[in-house]
Amino acid sequence: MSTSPCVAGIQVENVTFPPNVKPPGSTKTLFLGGAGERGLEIQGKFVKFTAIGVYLEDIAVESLAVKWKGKSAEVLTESVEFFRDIVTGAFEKFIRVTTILPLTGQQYSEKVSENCVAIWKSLGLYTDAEAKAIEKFLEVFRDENFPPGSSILFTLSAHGSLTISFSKDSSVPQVGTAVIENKLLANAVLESIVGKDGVSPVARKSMASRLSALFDDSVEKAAQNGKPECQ
Ligand code: HCC
Repeated sequence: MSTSPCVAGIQVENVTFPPNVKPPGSTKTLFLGGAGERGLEIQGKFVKFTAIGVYLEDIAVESLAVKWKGKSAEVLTESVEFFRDIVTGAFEKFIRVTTILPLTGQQYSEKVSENCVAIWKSLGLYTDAEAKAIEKFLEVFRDENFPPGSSILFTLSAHGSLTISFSKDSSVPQVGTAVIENKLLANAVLESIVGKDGVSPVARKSMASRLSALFDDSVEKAAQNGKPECQ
């Protein structure tokens, strides 16, 4: 039986990511895998643009533990293969990107698209279907605007559809704005954040250390015959 992992929320600047979320277009409650900022070096100063939280379906822990339990946070942080397993794993994922500085829909979506295309080209995966998915992705963001504190939400279903939603604050609506049925796009959006050369090394490190601890817990719990996890 799968029980929900007990995790803490994370604060990134003045943005709070709660321990659990029910994503738009989903019936499940996911747990916070990790979170961190996405910053850019501008004239020698590190400027934080967005705060990003990545949530995972409960079964991700036992699914990933098979191969990765016993590995330290440091080993997992540096492992391209570990993050590929997260990205391609057959479990639901949810990403909340909350703006720290204002961004237009066009600025944001062009940056993400550029990164997704670079990932596909590096994996030798870019086809017509992906080009069409990117067109649709850009279209969904065209008239959007993200003042500080607003959120861009991505629900990645276990079979690979991408539900996009928006909110004016850190709240999460129940239904999505648009759905794009392209598994490689869903994967690439997550990979562009926490994968090799992803935009948030902080979120990547946070996920590695929290998951490493959860894999340890799962071993311990089996030995203790299943103590309740979150009281
Ligand atoms: C990506 C790429 C970028 C972001 C992401 C995933 C992101 C973008 C910030 O979440 C940003 C900052 C300054 C700009 C445009 C975008 O958070 O001018 O793959």
